[in-house]
Amino acid sequence: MSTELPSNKTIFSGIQPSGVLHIGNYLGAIQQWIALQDANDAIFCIVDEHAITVPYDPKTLPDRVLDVAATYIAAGIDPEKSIMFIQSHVSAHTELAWLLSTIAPYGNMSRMTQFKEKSKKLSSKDAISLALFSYPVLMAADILLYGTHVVPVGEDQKQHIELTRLLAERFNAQFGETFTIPEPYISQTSARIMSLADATKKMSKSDAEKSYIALTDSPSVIRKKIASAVTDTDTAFSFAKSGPAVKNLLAIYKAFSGKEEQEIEKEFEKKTYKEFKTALADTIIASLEPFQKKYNDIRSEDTELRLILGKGMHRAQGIANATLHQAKKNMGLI
Ligand code: ATP
Ligand code: LTN
Repeated sequence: MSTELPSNKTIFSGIQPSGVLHIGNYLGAIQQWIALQDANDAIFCIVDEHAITVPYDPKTLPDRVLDVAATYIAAGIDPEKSIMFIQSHVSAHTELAWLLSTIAPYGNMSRMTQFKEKSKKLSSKDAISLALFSYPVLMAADILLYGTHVVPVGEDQKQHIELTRLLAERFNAQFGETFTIPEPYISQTSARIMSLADATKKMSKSDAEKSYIALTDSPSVIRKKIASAVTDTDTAFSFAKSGPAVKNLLAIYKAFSGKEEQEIEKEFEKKTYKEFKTALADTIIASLEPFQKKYNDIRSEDTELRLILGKGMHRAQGIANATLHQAKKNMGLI
């Protein structure tokens, strides 16, 4: 895993439009994207075909997709520089996924922890789709179509990128040099923001609302959610020694305040949880304010957003179709 900021590379990442984006998505993924986009060629996708691998509402999906697109821009993605598009608009993704699935080892696929976790959440065995199982192969196709060098994601996606590397290596060995081998790029500090309700689980947009802070939550909602966030029995503010719940809140405070760990520990040394939580909520609210203003402006008028996504689609298709063509040729498909 790379630790220094990459430059002159092709960057690719994506987020599922499966609910409202939260501070975990921002700190774990989007914040890294913004830091990378200037010195690299960046491509950011809204992975709607991944979002339909679990039960979802087709009536609200279009809005969810536009919400994610608006989030990208409001958070600082520059659509003039970076490519921003919707996965289902570039059919090469599903086509390459099929080709890659022919060399995807069943054993590796069966060990994917996200599949196991998402399957557990579904009501019955019948609700577990083949698409949920093959989800990581579609993700590999997303990445490999663009000659991607670096994939900025949260810690939970590391295993999927390992699989992507394995598929690319296998393909190249079997059919000749075709794909670039990508590397994950994982934030050192906010790779895994935990749930406010249960610090043993990652913050997730498909869990109960009180477990996450949405990027669009109002100040009063943020205050309420932070006030009810679980803490540990002993009041101590230590990045090393506090329990998992407080460590998580401290990590969020650090990420949004930009302060050093020692400074934070000192700031709250003799304070109560209540005082700490008030400061934490204030910091999150102030940090999200400019984002929220921009988001509301962009989201209230779709035309511009749709134009950006249309332009992104054409740029993405150009790159993806060329790679797909080469992969098919190398596989002996005429
Ligand atoms: P879902 O609950 O629907 O699976 P999610 O909240 O996990 O969604 P994704 O769309 O799967 O979000 O992830 C988008 C990006 O955000 C990925 O790079 C992922 O690694 C990152 N991410 C998601 N949750 C967290 C978290 N709690 N902490 C840090 N990064 C996260
Ligand atoms: N699987 C990822 C979303 C995702 C992605 C990608 C991330 C789909 N395709 C390509 C990076 C690159 C997730 O669940 N967060």
